[in-house]
Amino acid sequence: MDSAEYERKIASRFAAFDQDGNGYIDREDFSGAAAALLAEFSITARCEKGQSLYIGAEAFWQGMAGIADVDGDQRVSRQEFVTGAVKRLRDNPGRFAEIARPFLHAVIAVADADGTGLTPDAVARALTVLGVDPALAAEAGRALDADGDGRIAEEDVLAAFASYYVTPEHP
Ligand SMILES: [Ca+2]
Ligand SMILES: [Ca+2]
Ligand SMILES: [Ca+2]
Repeated sequence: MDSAEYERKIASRFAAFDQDGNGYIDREDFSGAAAALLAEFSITARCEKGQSLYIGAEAFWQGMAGIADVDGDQRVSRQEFVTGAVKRLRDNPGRFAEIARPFLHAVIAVADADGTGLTPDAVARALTVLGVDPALAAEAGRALDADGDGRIAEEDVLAAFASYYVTPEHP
């Protein structure tokens, strides 16, 4: 991977977390993502699934802040993301998956409305709500259903999430 491609990947990952686009990753990005997901799947914040999603979003933010908010101002700047988060994620992608696990588990519960299993279409809807281009989101949903049975396992979601954030060494 050349330097320009590396920079582009970091930028796109930062943008994915900075949901409101204010130039920082902070708690509001995570709670905002939770709210948008609940709205998309018509689930109230007060029910069990809604509560789990907010709890997972807060845990994800706390985990992110723990590894990247070096100056402790409760927001992760682009520089903190590059020097803190990206390096730690690369060194230990498994840990990042663990930080994200409660959130992803709750997202799956929200997206799997009738409890029959996560579908590629539901994954595409969730990713689109989170700002992913709809065509790319649909592609990601299909790719996650590797065996083509129309259902996606939680472990597959976690594995894909972790590998997306594994960033090769800067050349
Ligand atoms: Ca933000
Ligand atoms: Ca900070
Ligand atoms: Ca499948």
